[in-house]
Amino acid sequence: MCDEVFLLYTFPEHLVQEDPMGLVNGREILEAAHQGGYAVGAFNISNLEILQGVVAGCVEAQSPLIIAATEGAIQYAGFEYIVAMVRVAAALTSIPMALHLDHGRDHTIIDQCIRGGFTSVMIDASHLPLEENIKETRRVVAMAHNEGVSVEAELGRLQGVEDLVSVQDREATFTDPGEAVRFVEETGVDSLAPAIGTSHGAFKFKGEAALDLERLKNIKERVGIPLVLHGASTVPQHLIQLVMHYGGELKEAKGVPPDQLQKAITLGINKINTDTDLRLALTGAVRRVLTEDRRVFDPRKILGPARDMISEVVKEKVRLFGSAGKAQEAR
Ligand code: TD3
Ligand code: ZN
Repeated sequence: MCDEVFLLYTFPEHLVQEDPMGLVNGREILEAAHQGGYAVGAFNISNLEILQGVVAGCVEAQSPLIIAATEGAIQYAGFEYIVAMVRVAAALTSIPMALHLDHGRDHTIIDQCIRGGFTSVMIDASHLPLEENIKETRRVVAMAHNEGVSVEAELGRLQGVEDLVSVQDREATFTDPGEAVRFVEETGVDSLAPAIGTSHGAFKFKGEAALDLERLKNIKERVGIPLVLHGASTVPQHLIQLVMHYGGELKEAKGVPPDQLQKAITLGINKINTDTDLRLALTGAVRRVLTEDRRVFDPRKILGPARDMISEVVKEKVRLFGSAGKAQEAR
């Protein structure tokens, strides 16, 4: 016999909305954010519970939403599962929602996403020399636009904390505003991810956590299109404490300070990528149940609280990003 709490997950009834809209093009969501001076969260998902947590948080906050899946997440969950799950989420809600390929590098996967239900793709050729990055990006833009799919590209390089040898070496990887203008003109991308000092993961800064906001301002003024911030997790202390309290090891973890994110939004960031903070929320919640109830072995009791924790984290984030309450006007 199962207990009734997790017997059947129906999308919480108070969140089911009339007039659902299905998936929308990424450009529509980002243009509204660009015009409105706010940022939309792009939240990475790789399983059902993470998706449900993210969607519930955004519906409660009435925020537009970009669901992001990396090539790794697609390989993990399966392409068809990702597309089907996200389509169901969009069909049950009336917030504008896009499905976006994050850090696309593999041509086969990019093609599959463009033709198979994604409404936005990122081509990440930022590791290549400028000319080749332009060439690669142009090719993807032509294909994607033909199918009504929007395109994000990256220029400059995101660094890990271990890679920063000196300030000069670090800044050499940042996006050059002149190159950004040329890149946007020659590729026709819908949005651009510049490198301004963030990096992926939970260990972003060794010393002071500072973004190159001057550079960001300069780039935005010159390119005039929606900009994207990668590596934007704030690594909240309460999540680090939760994970460590229940036996995790995350000393030295440091994210982007929330006030820096807010400044970056006023200077033109319109999409904020978050993966690490969701991973931390899930890990903290799972560690807590497993520690507090040593007899638990029902996956629903283990992952249910993680889903709830993710939805709380997402709600708090979209308020910080300024996208809470924008769901209807972004339609
Ligand atoms: O593109 N992404 C998500 C995937 C990177 C692997 O975690 C980000 O820019 C998110 O960065 P963060 O700060 O959440 O690690
Ligand atoms: Zn990224």
